[in-house]
Amino acid sequence: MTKKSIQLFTALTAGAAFAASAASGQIVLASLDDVYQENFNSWLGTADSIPTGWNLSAAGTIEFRGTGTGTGTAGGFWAFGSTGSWALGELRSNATGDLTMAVAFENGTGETITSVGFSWNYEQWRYANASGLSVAGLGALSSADFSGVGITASTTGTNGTVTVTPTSISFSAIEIEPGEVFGISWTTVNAAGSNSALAINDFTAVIPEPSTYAAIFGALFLGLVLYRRRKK
Ligand SMILES: [Ca+2]
Repeated sequence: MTKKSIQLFTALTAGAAFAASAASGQIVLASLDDVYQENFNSWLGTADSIPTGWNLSAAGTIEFRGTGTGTGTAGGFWAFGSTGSWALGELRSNATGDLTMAVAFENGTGETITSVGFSWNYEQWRYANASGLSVAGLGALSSADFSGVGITASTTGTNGTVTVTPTSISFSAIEIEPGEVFGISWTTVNAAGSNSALAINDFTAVIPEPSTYAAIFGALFLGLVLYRRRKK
């Protein structure tokens, strides 16, 4: 790690210094056009099975509850789903306090990253109340606006049966310098009484090649010129 990235990573983790957490390093994106995918199928609801680059923390007591389908009421981190097909899940309780799931990347491309896109599925495995997850950027994306991609539990969900909500967000005209750390965090939003159980699944991060954007904008520009010529 460069000195700069160490400073950023320190800044990134300093906020959680007094919370209980379990982390598994960070993901180094090696080249532009890199695609990172995590399906959480190896996550088993244990501290040892957290995927590389992911960090789980609790404002109160951190708990790992293993695997389940959302019928259990114990607070903590869960692998929701069925054998071989799991999701990174949480169920907030008064003992755990707010729970945070985060993923951290390091720009290892040697170039400035100017655009990045993320997508994931929310999964609701248990409905209890209108609790949810809020989303924030980390490190170089800490000032980015993730406010539109949180989730509030839906009353249409059934306990033990998954409801899937695909979500995506992308940023352009950003500057993430070589060695800088950036990422996303999802933190529980509490509501009175027992909370709903939500999970993240099928997460993807994409760094589009800047030239790809140039080609797209070039085509749009050409189309506009042709349209204007036709109008004359
Ligand atoms: Ca999965």
